[in-house]
Formats: sequence, C-alpha cells, structure tokens
Amino acid sequence: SEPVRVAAVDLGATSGRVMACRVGSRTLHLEELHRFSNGGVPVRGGLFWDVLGIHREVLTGVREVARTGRLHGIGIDSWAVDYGLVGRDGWLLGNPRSHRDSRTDGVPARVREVVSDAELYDVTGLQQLPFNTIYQLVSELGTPSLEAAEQLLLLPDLLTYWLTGEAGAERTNASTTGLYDVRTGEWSLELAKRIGLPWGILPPLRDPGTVVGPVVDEVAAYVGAPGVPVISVGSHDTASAVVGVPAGEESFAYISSGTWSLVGLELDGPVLSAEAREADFTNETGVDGTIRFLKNVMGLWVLSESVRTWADKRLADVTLPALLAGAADAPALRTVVDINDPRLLTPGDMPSRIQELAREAGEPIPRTPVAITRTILDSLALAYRRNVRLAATLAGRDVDVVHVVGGGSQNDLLCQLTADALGVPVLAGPGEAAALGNGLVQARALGADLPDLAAMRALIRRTHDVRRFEPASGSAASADWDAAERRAAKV
Ligand code: LFR
Repeated sequence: SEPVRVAAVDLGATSGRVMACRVGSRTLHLEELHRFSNGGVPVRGGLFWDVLGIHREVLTGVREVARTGRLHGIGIDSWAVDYGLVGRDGWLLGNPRSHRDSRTDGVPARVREVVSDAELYDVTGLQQLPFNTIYQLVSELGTPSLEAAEQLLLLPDLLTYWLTGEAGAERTNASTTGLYDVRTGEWSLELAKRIGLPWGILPPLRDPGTVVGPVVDEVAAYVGAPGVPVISVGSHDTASAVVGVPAGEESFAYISSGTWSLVGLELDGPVLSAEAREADFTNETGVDGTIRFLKNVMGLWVLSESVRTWADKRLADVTLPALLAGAADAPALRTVVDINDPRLLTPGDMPSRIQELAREAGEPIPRTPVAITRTILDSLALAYRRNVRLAATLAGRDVDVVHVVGGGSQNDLLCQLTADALGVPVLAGPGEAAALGNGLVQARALGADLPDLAAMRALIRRTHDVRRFEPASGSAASADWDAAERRAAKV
C-alpha cells in the first residue's frame, strides 16, 4: 500500500511536539516540525494548564506538517488524568488543572471512607496516585463548574473535540481516571454513583485506532487541509510510547522515561492480586487490549525541576550536559534517597528537598549541583531496579532485558546505571517512541499493513537504532546495589 504521512502530536508536561510521521511497508520516518515548551501555570495557589495556548501550538504544528507535504491524518496523545469540563453549550468551563496542583491533598482518604482501597483496586486496578481523575473530581464537588458540566473531556479528547466537534473518551486514557472498569473496558458508573460524582458527564468510550472524524471547517481553513481525519490513537502518551518499544521476542520490561518514568511490563490481562495492590502497581489499558502493569517513578522531573531552580538562582554551569558530565565522574551510590517521596511531586526547590530527604535518611548530604544530580540518577536507577523486579515477581514473569524509550533514553549515564542496577542489558531508544506509536496506530487505521503490535515493533527495529548498555560485570557491582537498596529501604 501507499505510504501515509500523518501528524503525530505528542504533548508532554514540559514540552509538546508535532511530528510528521511517514509510514510505508518498509519505512518509518519521523520529522519534528514543531516543538514548544509547556508547564503548569501557577495562579492564586492553583496550578493550571494553558490549554488554549496548547491548542494554538497544535494547530501551528499541524499546519506545518500540511505545508511540507501530504497530510493523511492527525492523532493526539498527552499525559494522562487531567481534563476539561465542557458545559451544555459546548464551551470549556474554566481552565484545566495540572495533576501537580495540591487540591487533591487529603482527598483519597475521604474517598476511602466510602469505597475501600481493595474495592477500588478490584474494579480499576489503579495505583493510588493522589491526582487520579476520580480524586480531582471529588475535590471539585459543589463547585460551579462541576455543577454546570455536561461533559468531562480528558486533555487529548478535549483537543480532539476542538479539531472535530466530536466528544468522546479514548480508552487508554480513560483507564487512568479511576472510574474505568479494567475488566469490562467500560466506565464504572456504579463507582461514580457511590462516590456521588455526576456520572452522566463521562462521554462515550472509543478505541484507539478508530477514525473520529474530519477536522471542522475553521481548522481545515487554518491548517490548509480540508477533510483530513483525526484518528484516535493511544491518547495516553504512555500507551503510545509502549507501542513504540522496539521489543522482539524477548521477555522485556520497559521504562518510558520522560517527565515521569513509567516502569513495568506489557501483559495480556490485569494483575489484581492483593500483593499487586499492596505494592501499588497499576493496570492501565493499552493499545490492542494489552495491559500496562507498571509503577510511576518520579522520573526526570526531579532533575528538570532542579535545573530550573538552579537557573533561577543564576548558578553558573548548571546546564544539563555539564551536570551530567560531572555526575558521570562523581562517586557512585554515595547518597540515595526515596525518589518517590510525595514531597517531590509539586513544583519547587527540588535541590533542598533532595537534601532534606538525604538528611532524614541518614545519608551523606549532597552539597553541589553535580552531587545532587548524581543522587537523583542513582536513586532513579535504584527505583527502576526495585520496580522492575517487583513487577516481574507480581506478574510471574522473567525479565531478560529492559527497554528504555522516551527522552530519558538519551541520558547515557542513567541508562548505564539502570543496566548496572538491574544486572540485565538496557536497550535504549527510540527517544520519540510515543510519536512513533501514535503515527503507527494512525497508519494502521488508514489501511497500512500492520496487523499487530509485533508488526509495528518490527518496523521500528528495522528503521531505528537502538543502543545497548551492558551491565557492569562482577559481584562487587551488584553487591553495591544490594547495599544501596537496603539503605533506601530503611528510609
Ligand atoms: C506520563 C504520564 C503518566 C501519568 C502521568 C500523569 O507522561 O502520562 O503515564 O501517570 O503522566 O498524567
């Protein structure tokens, strides 16, 4: 079949990208045509997304894709969980909040009084993240916007609504809300009712890989592409990124490494055991009915937020490359902290928080930006080790290799530390796995011969380089990580 060329819109919490993705039977090519920075906007103690600004950037990017060649489809993925509320007249009711907003403090405990953790887990299979949509909605109960809401649209669905006029909820992202039944693949209206949420605002679900509809006239005129279809992809960025993992037959774990690090396994069905719940593992729905059995690890957010803090203080030589070069030469495993401490979730002075965590844990306090960078990377690798091993145990699987995809796959030091910590090879790349997964699912919807995830992944392997990091050999290396794990465990 003829190659297709689609716009893959991949929105991250710190940057958004619009790529032209060309997919043929033996070709797969990405071209980044637009990139913009993104971030929460703090106003009056709340943390918001500039969603109209994001919409404008999406249009600018799509127009650029259309200007530079043919455009057969548009697909949008973004971080999960966050949403906009739309009123009876179709207008947005207020600015969507960031999941790093502290409005959900204490909310999970309130919900627990009505529905126990065990019951909730049995239906949704989700880890207890304070910002899951369900908790955000509970924090909005009684507000004018929730009372006036006609529909809840997750961010990629909201942007898709503005492009097409069609409202819906794409399943991979719906599965992160805490209101979705992971076994039936439908909304759990029962759960929403028990918690007192207006269940009627949950829109009809749609599968990834279906055509939503053509762009509306105003969009067609702006981007210069009349009639181009918007296609629902794995609209949760992590779902698209896992499609983009170039795994073959091997028993693999993955780390989708961006602002967050999502660490886990691809499974055929959910693991809803008490052990999985106690270990706080999540079961998110993937493309083609797969399950992402994983844990959220705080990720490179901690480092990017540190760099921002140092830049604000105008400290010299705190560019990321300089910090990473310094950290590579710094002593290994000198200080480790619990990188998933909830205090690292919200924006702020990350270096001070890391020092505080070190102090509490009785670890040497890192004093310089380089030492703090090394502490963050060692602690991330330690969290990867713990959670890959936990996932394998809980799911009864072996792991022979860890695929690292996303922006963090370009961080050589972190990849090497991950291989060392786990004692298995790390295969790093592609950096733009989410955009590839997005583009491939669109291509299939447009008729490309990509029957399953294996075919998509084979095409990625054929067309993209993957770098291999071997674990440091010798029992000394692994003893160091064992000892560090014991130190971190007593935190
Ligand atoms: C990654 C991600 C995670 C989700 C977090 C919040 O970008 O989508 O999968 O837990 O952001 O939405």
